[in-house]
Amino acid sequence: MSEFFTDVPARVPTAGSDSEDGLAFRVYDPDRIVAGKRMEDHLRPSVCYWHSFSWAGNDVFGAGTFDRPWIEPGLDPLEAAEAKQDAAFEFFSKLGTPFFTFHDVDLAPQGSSLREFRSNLDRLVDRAAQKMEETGVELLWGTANLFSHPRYAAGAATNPDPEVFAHAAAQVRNALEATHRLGGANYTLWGGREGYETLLNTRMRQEGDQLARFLELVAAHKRDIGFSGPLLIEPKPQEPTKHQYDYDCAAVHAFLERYDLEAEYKVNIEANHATLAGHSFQHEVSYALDHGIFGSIDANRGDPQNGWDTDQFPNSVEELSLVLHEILRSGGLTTGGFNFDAKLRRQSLDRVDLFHGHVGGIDTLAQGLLAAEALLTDGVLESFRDQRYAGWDGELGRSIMDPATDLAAVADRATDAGLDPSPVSGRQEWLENEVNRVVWSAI
Ligand code: XLS
Ligand code: NI
Ligand code: NI
Repeated sequence: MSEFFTDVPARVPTAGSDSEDGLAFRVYDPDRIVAGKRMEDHLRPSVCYWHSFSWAGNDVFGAGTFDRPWIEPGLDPLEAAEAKQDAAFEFFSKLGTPFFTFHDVDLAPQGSSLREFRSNLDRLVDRAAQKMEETGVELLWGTANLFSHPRYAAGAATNPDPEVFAHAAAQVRNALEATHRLGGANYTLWGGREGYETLLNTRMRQEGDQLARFLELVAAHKRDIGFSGPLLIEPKPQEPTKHQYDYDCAAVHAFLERYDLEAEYKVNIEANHATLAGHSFQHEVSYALDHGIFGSIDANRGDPQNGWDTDQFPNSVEELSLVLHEILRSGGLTTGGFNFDAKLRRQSLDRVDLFHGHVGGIDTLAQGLLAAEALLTDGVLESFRDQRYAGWDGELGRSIMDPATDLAAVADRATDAGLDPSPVSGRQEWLENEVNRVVWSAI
């Protein structure tokens, strides 16, 4: 096996905040204890296979720009997949991240039939198991790519053609079994092209029933094979289809409840999918935590000027502080992690750029974690919220929430007491200053 990332030492070091070494962590230190837990156990960082090792840097206007020898055209597909795996595991182990994620097609060539794909996958999964053993790297989640092949142009589970549904089912069965075999902590389903381009040719209700049936079959198979990790749906509002059914956390949650699937699925929240849906990242995470469907995170951000999924490495401590504050407040990650579903810019040609992206992203997360811990300890947000809602713990609040109280009783009470409540300041600017006080002091 030849070494691919020759410019990078065997392990990216932890060097401290004033280090000028561009290839070292300045804030992230896996063993540092924060809020009672190792930093690595809080963040559970994960590298994705697809953008980092399966993508050549091509865009709709031009060819690949990156130096990725295993995806050169004309290679033997199985040998190329093995070389890719060697490079990926060299990268994971030099970076020192505990997890990775993959799609079935990232790991193994599809060949010319489902049977051949399964046998290629089995072979590469066995090889991955061995590499995981050697390096100690674990699997955060696996998934199936149900969106790249032309057969999925009109969706997978929501395709008008049941043969496409069946093909997708075969892929998910194999990817779920592969994830189980590799001890994956979760299994993810991003809704690929489950959506529509135009209602002129679409039966929305029918497609919803098909999607629910698919999710039901996957959940049953998960139980049959004894996979214990959660199934995660990754919401996204649009792209690739004009309208995606798994629009945001609230839409996914309502869908799961409508089809009685809420016990089976949680969400994998991607920062930029949240912003594309017109929310903040914090909003989506809070929604999921509050409703018991929080699973995991794809940490890549968007660009405020662009309305598409630019998949950039995170670089805003402030944004991540608020998100991590929500996560810490509710007890922290369990099976989830922070997955870098992030890609380099097309001009970041060099092998080392892949390290710079991940090192910076992980340091930003680590700094966000320190700020989140400071926010939690300071307690300013929590105590302001407590005081703002205090009336609901009082007699009036409790009586309104009592199912025995009806509308007339509440109305009579307001009328008889001559209620005329005065508005109270929400103190937003003061709170923003308080957040800055705490976040800046943690830097
Ligand atoms: C696409 C999604 C995708 C999923 C995995 O926008 O983020 O990369 O995370 O299929
Ligand atoms: Ni995305
Ligand atoms: Ni994603």
